[in-house]
Amino acid sequence: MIHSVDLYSKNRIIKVVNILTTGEEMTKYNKSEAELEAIFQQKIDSEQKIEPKDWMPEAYRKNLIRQMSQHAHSEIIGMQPEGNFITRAPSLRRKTVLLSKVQDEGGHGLYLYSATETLGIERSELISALQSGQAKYASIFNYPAQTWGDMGAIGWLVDGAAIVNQVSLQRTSYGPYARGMIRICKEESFHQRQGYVIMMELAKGTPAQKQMAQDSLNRFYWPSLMMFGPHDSESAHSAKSMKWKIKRETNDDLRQKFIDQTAPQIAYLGLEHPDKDLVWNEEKGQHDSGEIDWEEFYAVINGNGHSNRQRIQHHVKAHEEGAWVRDAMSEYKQKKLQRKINAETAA
Ligand code: BYC
Repeated sequence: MIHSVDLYSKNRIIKVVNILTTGEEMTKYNKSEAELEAIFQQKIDSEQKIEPKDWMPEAYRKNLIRQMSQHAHSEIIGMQPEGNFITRAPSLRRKTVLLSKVQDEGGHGLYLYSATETLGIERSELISALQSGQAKYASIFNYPAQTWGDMGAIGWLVDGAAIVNQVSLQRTSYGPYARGMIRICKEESFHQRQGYVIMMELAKGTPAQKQMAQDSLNRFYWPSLMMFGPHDSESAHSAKSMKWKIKRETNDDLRQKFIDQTAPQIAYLGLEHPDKDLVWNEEKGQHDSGEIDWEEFYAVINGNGHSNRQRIQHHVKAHEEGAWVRDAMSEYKQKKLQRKINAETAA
């Protein structure tokens, strides 16, 4: 009976509804799987959004769950390096700005987990996959934040790289993901701006402050380029994701945009560019740049970066310490439902 379902079994009902819809469509239109797939692709090609109850190929659903949940994990794990600096911010104003930025990241994670749940998976399964190392999160968060300058570099470069990617994801084919991205991008723009302001203050400050800004830029520049993923030729998911319009631009194209937008920002700060091979290519109308250290990238995404273990341990600890909140919420929900059932029975 619907009255007695909790949040998780409610998701199971959504799953059942999806299956029924599929069955209904097949019977209603007398369509084979291949025909339904052709209709689905046609919808995508004509820029219509796919919504949770629409028919979708299983591989599309799985690929979306993979990307969206990893995106959610990145937002949540990404709270750690900056969260660590809230108590060390140099002024009350900086503390409040950083605090609200970190809270925003938590909010982004929650929108994305909710959007992923519309695909018929439980949040607890997603969290288990993160904690067991089965699901990835953005490589950048396995680098330690060491100085206040890193708060500038993270806001400017990490949120900056995320925006370049997420602006294109506002047009992703799955409705709940696309709508989530619109709000997230607005908030990320403020994040990027606050990071750049920190860098401007340091770069125009004392020689020691300028050196701090340079050091943060040097450490975060290359890992920010890695956020866009492997070269297109090495990217396992790109071809399918581009066909299904889950991704609207390729890893290399987005990375190039970020390189081009960042070069004048570095020059404005009066800092040295960390890529000594960077040159403007007049013919292409873009920069040519040096090669990323791919060995480092693969080591980090496979669990061997500087902070991988620490990030997951911290997540597990926070999750366990928060168990009482989840228990209290489900008890309260149960109580409310029981009250409703009693009132209905009495009426
Ligand atoms: N780090 O076939 P590929 C933020 C994995 S957070 C780790 O190209 P895809 C913020 C990839 O998952 C915003 N893993 O994959 C928060 C795949 O492994 P699996 C984060 C990476 O999915 C707090 C394998 O390598 N943004 O803004 O087509 C504070 C092969 O790659 C990475 C998003 O998550 C990486 N950098 O393309 C501050 C954006 N790159 O799954 C800021 C959403 C690749 O087969 N995600 N891998 O085990 C995407 O746009 C895409 O998933 C990617 C990768 C471009 C990242």
